[in-house]
Amino acid sequence: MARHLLLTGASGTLGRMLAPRLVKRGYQVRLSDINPFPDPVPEGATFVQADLADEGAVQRLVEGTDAIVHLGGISVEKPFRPIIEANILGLTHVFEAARAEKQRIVFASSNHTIGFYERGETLSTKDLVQPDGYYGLSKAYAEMLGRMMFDKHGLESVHMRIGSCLPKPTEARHLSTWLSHDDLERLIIAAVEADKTGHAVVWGVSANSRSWWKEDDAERIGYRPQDNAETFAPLPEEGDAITRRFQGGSFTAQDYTRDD
Ligand code: NAI
Ligand code: 15L
Repeated sequence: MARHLLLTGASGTLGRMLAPRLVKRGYQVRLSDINPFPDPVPEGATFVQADLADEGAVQRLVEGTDAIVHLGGISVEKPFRPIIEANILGLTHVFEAARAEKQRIVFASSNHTIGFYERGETLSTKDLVQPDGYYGLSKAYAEMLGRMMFDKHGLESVHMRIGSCLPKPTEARHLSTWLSHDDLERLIIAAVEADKTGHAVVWGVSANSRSWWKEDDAERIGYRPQDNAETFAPLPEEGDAITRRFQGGSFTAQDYTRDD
């Protein structure tokens, strides 16, 4: 069982929510982010400020932990330069450091790897990616980097293709994409504790009746979601026609220039 976890992106929305939960689960936690941790650091945790683009700093971060929960990086659509710094270069530093230290990575991938599938299409994680921007493309890179690292070096990684991780769903799309905070915690614990994961891709989604996402490696790693967005139905539709057409929602409509 892993005892000492590195949590990157700790100062972000999900990191701040997860830090006390992981401590409560009995883990020793090393929190890290480029920005200061805005809350009191929970007892049983430490905080190290570091930029993922700094290779040496990432190597030092990973030394002495047992597994890495990697949430750090750009979490929305942006021009390709900042995405490259954090989500390609920084991510590769994390994987290389994990390889050197033989640590499993639990990675926050995203539904924006497949954002350009139409709503209503049911997907397996084996379907081809259809990223809806540079952000989604960077997450697809991470999934492929994980595949290569496992095939070539035996390094294990679990890629959580998170939908919309929120306290509760607020719009119609979330009835399909919602991941509750409790289910994210369950998913991370399953991914950290599974005996073996190999390279796994799991939909980061609750047990939503209207989910578009079915086949994946959830059962293999022991992830069993318990919440269902349907409890909150009905919810209002949001955004323009493009937003409403594709699974990636508003990310697909950003800078969309096709006219057919
Ligand atoms: P967030 O933007 O609140 O947190 C990301 C954190 O990463 C921030 O605290 C930021 O300072 C840090 N960061 C950015 N660049 C960095 C760098 N170069 N070095 C070190 N730290 C850096 O995002 P949120 O919502 O907490 O998401 C966490 C992860 O989960 C992200 O990777 C995001 O892409 C992924 N995700 C989140 C979803 C959600 O519904 N919140 C859905 C799908 C994926
Ligand atoms: C993501 O990947 C984002 O990080 C998050 O902010 C949400 O927009 C989410 O996807 C979503 O698609 O709802």
